[in-house]
Amino acid sequence: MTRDIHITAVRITPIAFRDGPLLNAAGIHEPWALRAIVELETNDQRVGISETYGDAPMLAALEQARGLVVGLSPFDLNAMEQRVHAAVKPAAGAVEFELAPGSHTAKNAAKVTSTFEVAMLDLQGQIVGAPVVDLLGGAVRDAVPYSAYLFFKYAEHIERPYPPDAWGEGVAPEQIVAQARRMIGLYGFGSIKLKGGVFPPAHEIACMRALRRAFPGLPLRLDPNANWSLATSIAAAEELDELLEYYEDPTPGLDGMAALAQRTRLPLATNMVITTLDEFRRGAASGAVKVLLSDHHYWGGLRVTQTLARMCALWELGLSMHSNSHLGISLIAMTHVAASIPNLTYACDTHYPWQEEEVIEGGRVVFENGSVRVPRTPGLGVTLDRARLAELHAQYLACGLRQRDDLKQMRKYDPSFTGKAPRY
Ligand code: GKR
Ligand code: MG
Repeated sequence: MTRDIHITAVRITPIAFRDGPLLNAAGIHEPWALRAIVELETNDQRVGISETYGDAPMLAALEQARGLVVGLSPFDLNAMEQRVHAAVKPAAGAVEFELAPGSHTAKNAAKVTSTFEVAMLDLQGQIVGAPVVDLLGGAVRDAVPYSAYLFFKYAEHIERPYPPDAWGEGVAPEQIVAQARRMIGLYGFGSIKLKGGVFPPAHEIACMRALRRAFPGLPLRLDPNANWSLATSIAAAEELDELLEYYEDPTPGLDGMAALAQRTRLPLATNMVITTLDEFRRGAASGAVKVLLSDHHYWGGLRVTQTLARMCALWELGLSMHSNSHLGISLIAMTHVAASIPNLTYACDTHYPWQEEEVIEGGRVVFENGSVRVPRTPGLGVTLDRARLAELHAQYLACGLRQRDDLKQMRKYDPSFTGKAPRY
């Protein structure tokens, strides 16, 4: 009977939401983050939802693929994947944002597959009356732990497009500690990650030391996003040795990470040098990294993330989760898949505390003791707030941004900023 249900329409709505002046190796976040909300409608009037990247190349890939799912049953995940991989190709000449693997158009097919898969699983769950996590084999944990993801930041965007956020400036070590206190106070996180690669390494190490003093019991991570040379990364490793749970992407390239691994006992983690199954094949064998940050949005979906987890178990790699600026539909999809993975060895990253706006009914997702409870209601367990969707779409139309460009944004603050990498 469920085989009579099929997808009749695909709605793709680009949205923009406020994003803070967060600093990173490439520059600084623009005032608006772009996402796309995808809805799959069925002949029995159900709607399955998904959230993904909203940059222009991704919207073009989604547009190209929209017809591929029409007529399919929400249970035909394999057919959907085959069709998408046959039709969706990398965009020729696209400008990619090196820091965020989700912007690589070589991953277009995986990104589109993931988007449709989440919405189809949402439909499947609604049809059979089961939460997505049950369709993935069931929950091995009731709630998924996330970490406090700290950023160096300015108090306000240079263009002042809206009133400043409540976080204030985050540059000096004491400001970073205050940011961590506020984030942990609000959400209860039990581990801390600092996005580095922004200021000279000595300053970032001083911040890590300040965090260690302020939070003696909490695991700490530092992620310079490949903005440190190999020599700098080796020197910094000696100072970070006692401080870190893992050392994330300090230096560029698999060879660089492998050379660093020979010189430090810190576990190296990555969401930059292993971002596809092919890179996994080469990367795992190199021994360069001990921890992988998965991300269903660009690895190809929730089921591929489970496969990746099994591969990590086989290769004795730890598993964590990467994030970019996102809203609640992504957070809930991350939570369902993370709840289904026995060897999730570290709390996941999330940018969610930096986001003030939402597109789901009921408003923001709640954290309890740093974790998100896995929904037990059918499907993803969240639904779209149509009024908010319309407002965030209007913001997309008005903001004028169509592709993330942290370097261009940084040049508004410092016209001499080159974005040269590695910078230190
Ligand atoms: O949001 O600025 C940011 C991050 O730097 C992001 O672009 C990275 O992809 O969070 C990511 C990471 O862990 O590398
Ligand atoms: Mg990272």
